Amino acid sequence: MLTRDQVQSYRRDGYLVIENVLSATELENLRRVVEVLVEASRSVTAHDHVYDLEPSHTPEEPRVRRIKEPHNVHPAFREIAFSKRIADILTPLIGTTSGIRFQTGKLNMKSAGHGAAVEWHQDWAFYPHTNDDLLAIGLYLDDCGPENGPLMVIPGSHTWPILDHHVDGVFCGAIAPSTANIDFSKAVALTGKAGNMTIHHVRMVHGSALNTSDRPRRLLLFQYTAVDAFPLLGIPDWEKFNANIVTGNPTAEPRLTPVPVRIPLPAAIFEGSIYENQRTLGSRYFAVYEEARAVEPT
Ligand SMILES: O=C(O)CCC(=O)C(=O)O
Repeated sequence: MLTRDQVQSYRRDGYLVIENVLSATELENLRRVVEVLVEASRSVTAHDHVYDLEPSHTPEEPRVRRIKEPHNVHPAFREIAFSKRIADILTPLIGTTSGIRFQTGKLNMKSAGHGAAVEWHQDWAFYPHTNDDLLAIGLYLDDCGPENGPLMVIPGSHTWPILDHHVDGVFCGAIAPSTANIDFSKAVALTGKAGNMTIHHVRMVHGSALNTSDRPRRLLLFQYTAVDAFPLLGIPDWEKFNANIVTGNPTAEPRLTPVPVRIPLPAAIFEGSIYENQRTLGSRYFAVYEEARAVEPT
């Protein structure tokens, strides 16, 4: 459970880091599962419903950028995503009105010396809801120092308006650093030990740099909403929507609050993952590896 200070700190700054959420045994088990998945990616040659690949991925040197929806790929991920331990931590942050709904998840992997950057963005730009009681947790599967491409956040930015995530009128899932008037020197790098958990508010401006180290950085991200926060882009499957409730009961009464919104349409030119969406961003904040530059749009 969180202390009152932690809850206040989250409300003020928009993020938290909680140490030792995963045990050594859980970490070992999850890493083993990930290694099997990466091994299986040797025969994968293009992005699919499970794998998002680095541009330099080959059968000889598999480089997976993301495992999509890991909770649907292996029960070990699902168990953690729907655990009471996580729900208890998140309840004071978003669960007091109606309970907590699991939204989705991803495992972002930055392979040693090749892991891609994620440009600054607000998750809210991708999935606005009727209220902003939404957050993402990040579970580090590896120790993460400054050179591993840790998650970086701009404290307090969860209270800002929603910034422009479009290029030439088309959604690109990133904020152009040259036009955003953001003081990036205020960014905080959420470094820490494997097993630590980050929490960031859905409107928080965040991103991460290249992994320039010789060690991987694997970050298991799960997104949650208040049960009464409904996606403005619609609910394709009511049964599935309600099957994701972790605590609380289904409701047909969304809670509406006066939140700033931009709709992520027209859809990004490159779809499939945030890395793909962000390819059309002209001016970047974070460096790009040469091998990725080779496939950048001109
Ligand atoms: O993996 C990271 O460092 C950041 C990922 C992120 O913000 C995202 O996938 O939305």
